[in-house]
Amino acid sequence: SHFTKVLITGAAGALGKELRHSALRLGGSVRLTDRIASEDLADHEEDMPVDLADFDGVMQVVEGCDAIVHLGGQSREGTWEAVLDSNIKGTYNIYEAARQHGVERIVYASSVHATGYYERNETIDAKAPQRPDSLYGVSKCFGEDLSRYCFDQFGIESVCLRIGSCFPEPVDRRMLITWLSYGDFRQIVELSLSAPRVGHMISFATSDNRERFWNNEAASVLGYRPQDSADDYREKVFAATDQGHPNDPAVRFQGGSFCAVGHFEDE
Ligand code: NAI
Ligand code: 15L
Repeated sequence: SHFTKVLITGAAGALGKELRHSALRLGGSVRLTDRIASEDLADHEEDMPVDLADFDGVMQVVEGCDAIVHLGGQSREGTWEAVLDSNIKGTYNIYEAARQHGVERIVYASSVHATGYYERNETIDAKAPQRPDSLYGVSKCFGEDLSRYCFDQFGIESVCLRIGSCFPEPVDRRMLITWLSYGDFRQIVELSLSAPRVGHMISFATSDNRERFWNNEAASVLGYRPQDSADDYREKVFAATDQGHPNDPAVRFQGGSFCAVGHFEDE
């Protein structure tokens, strides 16, 4: 990409670690941040741990970066406090620091859980109204809306990637639809930074799986061509798992088990 210093938040997490392999294709150098320190730093990497809820700390971490890949935060349903601090305040802090420091573009890790309450037999596109399935999903909708506001008002570009299930391999039947391989994840993030102009974009992000919930024009605009497919794991997953009951919310809705749980009671 044409960016010179790219900040990766959530760098010590599962996807952050994977994205570090792309560092040299993202920008000249990368700055890592997480509340946990990252290990085995390469010459082109620096690490500045911070809690995303700490605005002054986030301001320091963002200074000097011209693009951000924002992966950090609560990555599944959690308590309201965790979602509020890490995702709502954390994502606000990233965008506000980006505005004050003149960051040009942000790739935001949104989620399928922003639209998890669409039924599995529906096919939607990225313009369908949000339909979150959890407080976690609500926080991803907040990030998508905040990023749109920051583009319309301040011109900060964002690609919101509604990541499906990004794991080493699909392990249940829903993931035969939602799976995103690590390689395809790296490709779509790299393209989100190297595209000359993205404006404000929302794109689903999955591999080349035969079954799909989504029409996904935005990904083709980026030039994304997934190299992997959950179909290679179909027989293995079918042999290891049950179909489930069609009226079970985990089977009925795109968000899967998040739709069967409900949010956590206060502790
Ligand atoms: P992860 O839980 O492995 O990594 C998240 C990282 O964020 C962790 O290293 C954690 O320490 C850090 N973090 C959490 N709260 C923080 C805070 N307040 N301050 C600083 N750091 C904080 O999650 P994963 O799988 O790597 O996901 C990365 C992003 O992608 C998350 O935003 C997640 O919501 C999103 N995503 C992931 C999917 C997946 O299948 N892996 C699917 C859809 C979205
Ligand atoms: C997500 O948003 C989570 O980050 C991940 O852990 C999975 O639960 C994924 O969605 C999924 O729905 O498979």
